[in-house]
Amino acid sequence: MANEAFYNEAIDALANHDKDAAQDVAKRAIAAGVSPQNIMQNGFVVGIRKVGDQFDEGEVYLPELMLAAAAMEAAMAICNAALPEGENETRGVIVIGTVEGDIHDIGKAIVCAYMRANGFEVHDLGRDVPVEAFVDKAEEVNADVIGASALLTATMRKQAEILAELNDRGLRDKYKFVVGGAPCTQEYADSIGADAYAADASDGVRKIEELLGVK
Ligand code: B12
Repeated sequence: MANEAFYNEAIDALANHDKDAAQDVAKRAIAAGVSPQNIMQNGFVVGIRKVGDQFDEGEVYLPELMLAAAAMEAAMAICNAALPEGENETRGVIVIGTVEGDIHDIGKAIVCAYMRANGFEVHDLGRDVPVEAFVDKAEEVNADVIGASALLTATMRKQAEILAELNDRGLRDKYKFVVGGAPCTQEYADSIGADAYAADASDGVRKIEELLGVK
């Protein structure tokens, strides 16, 4: 079966909000030699965005969006488990979370999996994470990078608040601060003074490698 056929099945599984079908195609694609990154990026990510667009247009409602998200999460767990192990020696320590007031964590989970697969030590704080918790955790684990995800325009300001918290504690120069999430842009990242913006998980790995000088 060609990769395209698996991608289309993955897109359809999410369009139909069908968790069993999503898990099934994830397993079959990986068994057939499709990389977990490819089935995720070209299949499930496309599918969840499509459902998001339908939600926008009023063609589907929140319950369907939630079912599609649950199907996506189940498929993602299978893909993440199939990612190659990172190197034993860590290339950097990253603290990451979804900002307070925001419960979107599918994209963040993908970023965590990519970072781990690329040899980074990742401390995932989860979602709806208070500003101080990002900085507290970074101090506790002696992090190199703090990453903050925001999917709502209403919660993006929390990313700026994390920077303000770092400044208040005199810690701004100690950490690289990276932002991501659908409403974020490079322009926005520059405007709040973040060190980098990443459009997706592989861009995130590349930007963090650049920031830390680990190629
Ligand atoms: C799935 C989804 C949900 C699921 C979330 C499930 C979960 N566990 O995450 C559920 C159903 C729970 C949900 C709820 C809500 N949602 Co919603 N949701 C989405 C949807 C369809 C997809 C998001 C997603 O998972 N995308 C797929 C991932 C892979 O992409 P991503 O998140 O962008 O992440 C990638 C990059 O951005 C980047 N990245 C992300 N974070 C980071 C962080 C770092 C550090 C780095 C380096 C990179 C990075 O890498 C990721 C991987 O490639 C979007 C639509 C959209 N187009 O984004 C709406 C969307 C984000 N939701 C929206 C809304 C309004 C809501 C609700 C308020 C709905 C409601 N009326 O209750 C609630 C919010 C509740 C809350 N307080 O958070 C709006 C936001 C509008 C806005 N601009 O503010 C959107 C845009 C839909 C819409 N058009 O209306 N939602």
